[in-house]
Amino acid sequence: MDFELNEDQRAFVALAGEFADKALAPFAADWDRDHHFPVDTLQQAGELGFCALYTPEAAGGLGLSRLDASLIFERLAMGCTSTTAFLTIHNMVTWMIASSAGKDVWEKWREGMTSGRLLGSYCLTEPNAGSDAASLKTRAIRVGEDYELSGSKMFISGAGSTQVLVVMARTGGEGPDGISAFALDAHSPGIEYGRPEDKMGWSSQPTCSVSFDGVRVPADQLLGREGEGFKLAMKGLDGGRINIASCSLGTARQALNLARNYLQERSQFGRKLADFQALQFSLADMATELMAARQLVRLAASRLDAGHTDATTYCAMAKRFATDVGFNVCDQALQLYGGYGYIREYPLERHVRDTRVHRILEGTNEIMKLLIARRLLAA
Ligand code: FAD
Ligand code: 2MC
Repeated sequence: MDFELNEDQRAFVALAGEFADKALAPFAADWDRDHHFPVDTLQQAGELGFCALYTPEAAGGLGLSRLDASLIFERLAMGCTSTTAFLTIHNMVTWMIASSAGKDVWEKWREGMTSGRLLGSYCLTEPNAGSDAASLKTRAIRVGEDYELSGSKMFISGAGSTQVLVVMARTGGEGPDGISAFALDAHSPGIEYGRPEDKMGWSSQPTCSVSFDGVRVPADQLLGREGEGFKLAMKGLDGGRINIASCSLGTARQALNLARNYLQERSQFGRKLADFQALQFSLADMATELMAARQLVRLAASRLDAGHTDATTYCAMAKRFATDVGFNVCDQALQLYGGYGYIREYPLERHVRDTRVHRILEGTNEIMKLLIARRLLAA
């Protein structure tokens, strides 16, 4: 497949590059250190359309393809991995509501979510339902014109600082078919947030547990129909997995650039580090693996755009491969920096911490292998 960027894509990527270099990169280390969630910056990203990249134009988004969005997220992540990763989750949530809510419900949030004034969280994981998401226990019971929502969610990105939640809850029996999805106001009575988790990385965004105690949700805020929530959640994650993979690509590209420059500047044993062939080979492997990962992510994004029957499998392959490669490239770049790589004054240790979690969330890489193997064995 030909992945030469067309003129529009080059323009989007240039815009994302300018934003990453001016609005993200100079502040990323401070946000990481201070655990600061830069909502103003997210809103600036919204002014450029980055909060609703693949939400259809008719629904107020930019209507770009998943491939276009991947190119943009990759470039943004070169500026700040954690903030871009949150932006990808907001994009997923915005797309889910825009594509599955009734017109009146979407209208309520449309301007706010597409502009980034209102931010969204995706609530699937529970304390006892992580990889086995279909075993979730949060319940929604129909009471007159409302549903009443009770239960708890775990590890919710942005929670406590976002205004809109998409919550997967059980309206029927056990298993995936008993699950429905709802969009709700994040500050509805009966919702409580835990204290932000003390994380290894992704420090420019909060991650919290959320509890629901008899939360009233108007029935028209059901997304799709009862029982369709699990499929909607998984459809959202097909794109989400490409997006997270793209964040790994961008971060690794940044780490590779830094390592290449460093080898040309630093001398030991009377020679530039770049003169040692072992280190040249290390750079060569990093660049080769990163290129392979990028091609797989772009292939998966194109398959998703085309509605290919195996798009989910391609997304799983891309997520597994690019997040493993991305982390390894960052770790190798840190190694090439020697002791300086381990010091917070330089960004390599942050890149390692931030990309580590990409192998866990939006479906662990073991779950990605499960998905790929299931497809192979069903063939
Ligand atoms: P488990 O499911 O308990 O897995 C533990 C280990 O067992 C893993 O290595 C896993 O791969 C392995 N394992 C489990 N089942 C199998 C199997 N069948 N075969 C082989 N290996 C298996 N969730 C949300 O819903 N929304 C969010 O916004 C969100 N943000 C997050 C942000 C952060 C920083 C983190 C850390 C997590 C976030 N999550 C979010 C949750 C994340 O998706 C889960 O942590 C992840 O899906 C794994 O679930 P778990 O932690 O319960 O691990
Ligand atoms: N698109 C559309 N439908 C899908 C789908 C997809 N991508 N994936 C599954 N489905 C359908 C599937 O076809 C089936 O429908 P039917 O019964 O009509 O055939 C139904 O959904 C149930 O699917 P499975 O039978 O595959 O369900 P199972 O429970 O066996 O496994 C599994 C699903 C393990 C793949 C899923 O639970 C999973 O992805 N787990 C990982 C959880 C996860 O990714 N969490 C991420 C949380 S978000 C996050 O971390 C953030 C940072 C935002």
